[in-house]
Amino acid sequence: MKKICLVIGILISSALFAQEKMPVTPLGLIPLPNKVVQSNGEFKLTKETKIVLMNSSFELEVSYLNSYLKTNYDLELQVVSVLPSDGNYMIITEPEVKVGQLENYSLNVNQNQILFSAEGNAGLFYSMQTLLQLLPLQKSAEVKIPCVQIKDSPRYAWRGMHLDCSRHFFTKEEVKKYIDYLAMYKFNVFHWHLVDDQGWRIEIKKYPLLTKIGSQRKETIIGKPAFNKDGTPSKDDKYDGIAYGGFYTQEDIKEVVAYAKSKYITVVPEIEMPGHSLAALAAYPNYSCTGGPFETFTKWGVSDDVYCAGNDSTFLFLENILSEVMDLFPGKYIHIGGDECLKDRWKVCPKCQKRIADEKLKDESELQSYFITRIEKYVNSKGKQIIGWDEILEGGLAPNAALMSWRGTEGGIAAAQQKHFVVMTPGKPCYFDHYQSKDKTKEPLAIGGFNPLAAVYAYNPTPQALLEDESKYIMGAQGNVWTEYITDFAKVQYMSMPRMAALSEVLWTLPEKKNYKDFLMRLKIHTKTLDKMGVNYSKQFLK
Ligand code: TNX
Repeated sequence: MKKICLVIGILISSALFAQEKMPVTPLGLIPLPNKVVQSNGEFKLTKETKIVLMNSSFELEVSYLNSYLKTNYDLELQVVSVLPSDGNYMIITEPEVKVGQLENYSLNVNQNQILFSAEGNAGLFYSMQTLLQLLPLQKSAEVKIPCVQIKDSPRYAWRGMHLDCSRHFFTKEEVKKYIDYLAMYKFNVFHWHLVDDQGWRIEIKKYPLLTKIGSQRKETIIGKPAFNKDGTPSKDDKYDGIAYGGFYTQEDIKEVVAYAKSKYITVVPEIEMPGHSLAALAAYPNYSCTGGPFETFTKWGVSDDVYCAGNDSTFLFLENILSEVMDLFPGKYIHIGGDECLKDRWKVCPKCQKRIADEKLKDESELQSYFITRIEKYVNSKGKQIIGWDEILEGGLAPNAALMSWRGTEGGIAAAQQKHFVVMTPGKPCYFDHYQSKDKTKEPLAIGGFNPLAAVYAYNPTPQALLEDESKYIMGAQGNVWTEYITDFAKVQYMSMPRMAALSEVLWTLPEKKNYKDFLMRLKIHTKTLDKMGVNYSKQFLK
């Protein structure tokens, strides 16, 4: 008898084991949710499937899902407010216990229902992004979704991607496409680099010449600038002789900001100062140290001419610009640049030197700090915060500034230790204008450096050097796409994809859940979606 029981026991448990081990469809989810339990079976989405919505504050997300299903599967689901007595359905619910985590969500797919649960609209939006990654690529009358239970929340609060629209201009439609990619990977910040030496790209009503003159350059250097042995620019540089320009009207900006908002993405505009400002000075040379005249930069690199820090009218000019900018961008942060400001002009400018003396500043580094702090006061007076590149540490950090650490991680560490908020974006591995292969001859021209997908994936934005209570100042990280050598949107796609996907997982998924091999397996599935979307992603990782 004992023996029979034992045999039956073994048979039952091996049957159960076999069931558990039944292969489930591998999922191409990116970023990997923090808890995923797959089971067998699938939910069949048909035109009879209903969406049950009991809370009207989620209407927007439901219509987003419905319009996606309509476009891709020609399905328009009926939205009801009570549970249907028959047929399958999707239901939008809220968690019983609210903890104020508005980006968290859970998504449970079983054979009869799909249950979305989120406290906030952003969380619900993310649950839908996850669902979209579970949908089949082919259109059919019955859309099968694999059964799975997901419980998810992001690791970091700042999940950013940047795009330089100054060196090369991208249309608002292209910018919106870029925002779509961000939304797909659950990024929540779009850092819009709108101003640099080579082009001013945002309409400012009070200063029309900024776009009339500053958005145009008469030509562009071909390839990389060359230098003589003594570091002076070479005369051998070649130019294309083709006028280049473009800008966003305030209406365009509003449209892009609203579009991003509908996808829970905050747009952080960057208005560079005191350096990287030659395009603005070409339009308004009075705000420089020498008075000009200037031309919008036609080559890459940094211009010697910067805003004059000794001239009070420079500050009024910038405050008037920022006032219009702050009206257009509802987010908390305004990026004021602050990077790579050459000090040569300030050193010989009587007004700048007088300012140094009057304000009892030690040197030009402290003058830069004075500049940023004065701008900060204005921005703070309008209820907003500034964020700047790590050079704003030099000469002393403005009291409330947040910092973007790009020249390695030291700046970020120092700022966090001083209790300032930080976004980590060190060149390696966060600069997506660097090469994706060691063999540069097989790659399109890039700025330099080697920054492969694996390095991006392996990144941990919280530096080990920080103590626990300092680490909380690390808001997250960001990928930067500088476009000196990125002349069109297809190349933006090539440089940012799939590195953006890898970074999304760095920012969303807990380190102990991450695994590069598993990521590559999911990425291979996911590339079919990119193919369908027509994204020109780099295939280096397949080699
Ligand atoms: C440095 S990152 C810059 C940019 C360039 C970039 C090229 C930063 C704050 N400044 O102006 O486009 O390198 O990689």
